[in-house]
Parts: sequence; structure tokens; C-alpha cells
Amino acid sequence: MNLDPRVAFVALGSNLDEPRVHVLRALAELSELPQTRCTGHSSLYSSAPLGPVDQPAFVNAVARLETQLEPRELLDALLGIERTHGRSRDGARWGPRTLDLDLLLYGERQIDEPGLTVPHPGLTARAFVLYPLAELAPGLAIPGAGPLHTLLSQVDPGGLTAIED
Ligand code: A4P
Ligand code: MG
Repeated sequence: MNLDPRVAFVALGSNLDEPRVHVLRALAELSELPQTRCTGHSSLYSSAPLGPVDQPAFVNAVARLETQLEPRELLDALLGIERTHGRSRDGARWGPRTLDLDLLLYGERQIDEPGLTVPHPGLTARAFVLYPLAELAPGLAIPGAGPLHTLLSQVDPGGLTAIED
């Protein structure tokens, strides 16, 4: 399945201060971005932390957007939403965060610029991204990485469970 040029997928993650509430609020905020509609989201998942293990479990989800914003404008808007959730960037790499929004895919585009890499480099190896993405677009092919179902067969879904909205 090829992606419409104006369809983007965004990963949401939180593991601080009521993570589920941060993720649900962020989903609502995504649908309020200018020139953008949120046309669906996955279930919410609880996932074991990738990176330092002495941090709380994450809540993860993926949203599907249709947008007229260019990729860089969309990334800036995502970083703006992160800031309103009190996200600070002074913690350890892969450390706990109130909200992380990653631009996973933007149409078929492959972008490698300072501060913006699409498809997101973590996408292909992370069960907490691939499983929710597969709910929204099971037949997807990831530009530069191949069919989603192949990637899914290569990751360990251990520690990942769907939770109620
Ligand atoms: N950036 C470049 N490309 C992108 C993109 N496609 N989407 C730049 C978003 N940002 C992109 O991000 C650093 C910079 O990446 C941004 O300013 C942007 O210009 P950041 O959010 O400040 O850094 P980070 O998130 O701490 O680091 P990193 O390496 O991006 O972490 P990840 O990959 O986001 O992983 N475990 C579970 N279970 N669930 C999680 O959600 N998340 C992380 C963070 C670790 N462990 C996790 C989870
Ligand atoms: Mg990030």
C-alpha cells in the first residue's frame, strides 16, 4: 500500500505524570493543529521501557493525520505540543518524559536533514510503534525499509499490551 502524499503518522509516548492522560490530550491537540485533520488513532498500549529500565512503563499510540503542513512545519507543531505538556529535554537519552511525539512517516517521503529524519529511525525496530501502526495501516510499506508485516515479524512484542482508552 502506497501512502497518500499528505498522510502522516505520528507516534505518541509518555511515562510520567499520568501518561494515559497526556496521550489522550495530545490526540485531541493533534486534531486541532492548523490545516490538519486527525483521521484515526490506534489503541493505547502499555509498553516496557526501551533504554534505561529503572523508569515507569510507557503508554504508546500512533495517530494518522491528513495535513497541508510541510514536514518541517508539522515537526515544529509537534514540538510545540510537547512543550505545552511540560516536556523538558534535560533528562537522560531515552529517559522518562511527559510526552514524546515522533513524526514516523510523511507520505512516501524520505528526509534526512539536520533535526528531521523521516521515516523516523526508531520506527523499524520498535514493537510499541509497529503494532499500533499496523492497526491503522496493516498493508503499509515503509519507504526504504519494506513491508510492515515483515518488520513486525522481526520484533519482540513482549512487554506490549493494549489498554482501554
Ligand atoms: N527529530 C529528527 N527526526 C525526527 C522525527 N521524525 N520526529 C529530532 C521527531 N523528532 C525528530 O528528539 C530530539 C530531536 O529529534 C528533536 O528535536 C527533533 O528535531 P527528542 O524527542 O528531544 O529526543 P528523545 O526523544 O529523547 O531522543 P530520541 O532518540 O528521539 O528518543 P526516541 O527515539 O524518541 O525514544 N520506551 C517505550 N516503551 N516507549 C517509548 O515511547 N521512547 C523513548 C524515546 C525511549 N524508550 C521508550 C519510548
Ligand atoms: Mg522524540
